[in-house]
Amino acid sequence: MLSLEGRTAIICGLANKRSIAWAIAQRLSAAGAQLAVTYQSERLKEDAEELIADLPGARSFQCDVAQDSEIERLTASLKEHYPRVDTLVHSIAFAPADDLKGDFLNITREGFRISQDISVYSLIALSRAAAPLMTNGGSIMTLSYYGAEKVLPNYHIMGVAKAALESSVRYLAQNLGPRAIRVNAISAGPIKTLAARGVSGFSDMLKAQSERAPLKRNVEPREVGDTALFLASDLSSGITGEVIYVDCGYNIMGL
Ligand code: 0WD
Repeated sequence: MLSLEGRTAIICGLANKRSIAWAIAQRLSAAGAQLAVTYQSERLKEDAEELIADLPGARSFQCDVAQDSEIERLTASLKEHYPRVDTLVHSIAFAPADDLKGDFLNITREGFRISQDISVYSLIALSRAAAPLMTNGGSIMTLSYYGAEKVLPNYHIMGVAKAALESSVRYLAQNLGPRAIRVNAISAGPIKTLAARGVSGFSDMLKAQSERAPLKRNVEPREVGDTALFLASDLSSGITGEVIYVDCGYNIMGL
């Protein structure tokens, strides 16, 4: 069993118990990491804080990544509570519901801007906040999806955002590598969460992927947590700028 004793991890994007962020938080906490977990808003506060209270020594912080002032407030709180940070997990994405259905041709300027801002720029902004605290090197990771590189019905605006996210991972990896900070993406197979419910036809995606994936099933949130633990640990010390698929092998299939 990998140990993260003595390490601190910031996990951003907890909405509820189905969130991928929650599976990752549980895994890193069980490995001994001290956690700072963020949720977006007052609306999510009660549920998020109830969950976080279950993790020994974990603290919760509110941070809407659409606001620079909230990222600054989070940065100040992190500096106050933690002398050093070792891991940052970015598990945040958003696109307006109307831009996640219909014709790709009709996506709106505002929807495009918002999806890039919340799902991509936030990784850069949070990395900038966390990097100065990663004085002993570090591991930053984000969550991506196969729609970044292949066309999936209705995922469209988010596919473009995930492509930009994966590209940002590579640029951040190059930028932060000299400081021994690694940056990677986990490309997870479909998992039924709040965000996933916003994608029309999501159940069909789940079904199709479980039928075609070499492992003949959908991925479990726990398995994404396991890969996050690997990326947070020194076992992945030679890996940066990569997209690691945790999708039961679906992405290798041609037909
Ligand atoms: O099938 C899936 N569920 C997959 C998800 C497959 C592959 C990747 N992912 C990605 C998502 O695109 C996202 O980047 O994993 C990440 C986490 O998503 P999730 O766990 O599937 O969904 P959810 O539990 O809803 O967490 C995403 C959260 C938001 O939830 P809602 O649904 O309330 O928008 O991102 C957070 C929010 O909590 N979020 C924000 N956090 C801070 N500031 C903001 C914001 N402005 N907007 C959304």
